[in-house]
Amino acid sequence: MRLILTGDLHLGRSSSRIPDTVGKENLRAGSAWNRIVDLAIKQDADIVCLSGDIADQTNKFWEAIGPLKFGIQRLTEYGIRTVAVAGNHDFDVLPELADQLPSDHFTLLGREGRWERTTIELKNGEALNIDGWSFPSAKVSVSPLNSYDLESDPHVPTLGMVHGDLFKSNSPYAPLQLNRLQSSGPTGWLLGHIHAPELISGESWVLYPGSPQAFDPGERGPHGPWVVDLKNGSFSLPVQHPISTVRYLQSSIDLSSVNDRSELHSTILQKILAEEEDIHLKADPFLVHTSLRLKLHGHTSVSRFVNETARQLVADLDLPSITVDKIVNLTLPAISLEEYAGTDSAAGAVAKLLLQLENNDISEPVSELIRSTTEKLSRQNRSENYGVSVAQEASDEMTIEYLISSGKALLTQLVSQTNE
Ligand SMILES: [Mn+2]
Repeated sequence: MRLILTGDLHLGRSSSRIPDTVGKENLRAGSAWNRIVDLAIKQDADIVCLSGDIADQTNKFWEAIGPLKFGIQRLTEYGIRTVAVAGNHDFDVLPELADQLPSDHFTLLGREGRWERTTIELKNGEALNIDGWSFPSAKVSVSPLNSYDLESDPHVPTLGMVHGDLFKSNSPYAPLQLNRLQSSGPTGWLLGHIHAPELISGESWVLYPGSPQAFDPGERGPHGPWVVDLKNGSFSLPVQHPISTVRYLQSSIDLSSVNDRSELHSTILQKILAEEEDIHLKADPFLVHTSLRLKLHGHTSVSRFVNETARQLVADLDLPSITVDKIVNLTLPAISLEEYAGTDSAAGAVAKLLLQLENNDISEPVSELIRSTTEKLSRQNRSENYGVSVAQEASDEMTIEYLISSGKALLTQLVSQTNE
């Protein structure tokens, strides 16, 4: 028995921060869904499993429903069943879709937040239980595992399907606990919600398949559905098949050994060209565009020229299949932070702050600074994303990165003023 595992399609969404020269159709989640259907047919799959957030949100319902229905019908023609659970984005849309389709073509498990099992048996006798739970509302702050009471089956292997958050214990989006997943009946768990793919393997595996089309620079690396086989009652390890037309990358450059502006320019350019070549060598068949985010770091005498050089380079760069989305300047002048931190000056205060942030040795006032900055960044994100139902909340990690880069920019300026 062969299964295709995917989720977080967000039909209605498109990849962001990609230049207009790349055709819009290429960037749509709906196109990715068509490629998933093609893959399932080509791989001779028996079941396509969708782990929630298939539709982006209610107001995208009509945009999502057409391609989704059409894809499910194509799968049905090849004898492939689709089994899904609903996520926080499509808790209301998915049941509506399920009502419009025959249940042996499209099965929605776990309506109203009640665990439900379906058993699939192939002509060759191979059988599989799928236990699933769907979001009953947009937010659920208790673990769905609290109510998981389906009996474990000693004869038939079980796949668990649930949309939820494995990484934040107080998440309002169905918090999940890894040890509880791994010690319950299913020998494989297909999760949804987190867009970065992650396979956690142990005696049983737990998989975040990730969004099959990468949507923003936070969703780095290859994206696509996973294929898993069930043979003689046990699962193989799922294998990812990249189908995203876009790849977001992050790369860092140490500029410590750079001594002048032309060397600075060529070092950054070489890195971009090397990344482009690397991507081409990997020969991902569906890849159309790569978006690169560069982090520059190191102590260098040209640190005060980095922003200007980077800005010019990004503006002038004209490569067909790669763009630089952003350059994050984390360089510092060729000074010792420890020495500066010992001085009673503005630069000294910034150096002290940077040392605390970088060494994760955080005092009470700095921890208060992180808290209030996180709040401000979240507020800013919300106002920038007012059209989107769930704005991205800033995390402490993002805040610390923001404070470090702002602190370094300030220190670079203070040091260059003192030296002039
Ligand atoms: Mn979600």
